[in-house]
Amino acid sequence: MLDGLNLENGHLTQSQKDAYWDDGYLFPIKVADTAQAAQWRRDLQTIEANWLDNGLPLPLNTYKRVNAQVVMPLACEIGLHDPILDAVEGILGPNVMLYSVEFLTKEAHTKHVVTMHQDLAYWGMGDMDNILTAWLALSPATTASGCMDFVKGSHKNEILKHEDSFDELNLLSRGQEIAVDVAEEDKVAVELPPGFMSLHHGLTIHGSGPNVSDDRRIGVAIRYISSKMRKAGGVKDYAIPARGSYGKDSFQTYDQPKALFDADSMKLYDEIRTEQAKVMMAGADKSSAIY
Ligand SMILES: O=C(O)CCC(=O)C(=O)O
Repeated sequence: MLDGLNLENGHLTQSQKDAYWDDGYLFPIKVADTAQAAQWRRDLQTIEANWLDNGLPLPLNTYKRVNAQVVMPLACEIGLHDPILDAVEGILGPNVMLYSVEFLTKEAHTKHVVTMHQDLAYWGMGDMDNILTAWLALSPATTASGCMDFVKGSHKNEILKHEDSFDELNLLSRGQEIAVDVAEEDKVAVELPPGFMSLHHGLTIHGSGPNVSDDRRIGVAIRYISSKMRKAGGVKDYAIPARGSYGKDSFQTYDQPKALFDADSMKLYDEIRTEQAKVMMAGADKSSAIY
């Protein structure tokens, strides 16, 4: 059984931090036991079963894919899980905010992919190092199920030119893809058992292939910022305090949802999505299925 990296009391060692900054990613990190990961998977699947056709204003997939932490207590439970935050602090420092949680599912034997991209291409962030993604597996993430691939050291690039396809089979908001081809041998497969996560830098080039396995591939992409992070041009954005302190000019804070899809959180959801869409979809010539 895979143990993952050897942490020091749940915290990254100096050489693990150095590896993150050198490579632009770090994995596999165990943050939950099998029972906990299975429970989170069941909780998500219960939400899917109960809410798929339950009259939500937007498709259920939008709430799962974009800012789930605003309306789903489960997303906050995962995003504020201490073992994840202990590792994240090793990269972002002690003052951490939860920026977003996305449930990224690929059904068994489906063709959905994530084209090779850099996360920060369209996010309008004021700096590139004070944000990262923790990607947690809730089912086996393998080459067959469509795990992510990272390109080592690619975070040392600036934001590269991306092209948007708006392809229905692409899980990304604009179907965006970097305009250069990535050779197969430059891809590092990020295989993770349930309960393990990877960390990646916002400029790391990454993507994932189709799920040709018999199980669903269920991942949770959790984006964290340090409270030092500002949006470019002073644009407003939102985050939930997770660790340490934040300032008056940090992202605007809000509370975790009191209940699944409750009225207050649904109102806030629309406000945040509308504000963020102005930046995420700037310059796009089509609308997105999720923004
Ligand atoms: O879930 C995937 O396959 C890709 C996720 C991704 O692009 C991300 O977390 O930034």
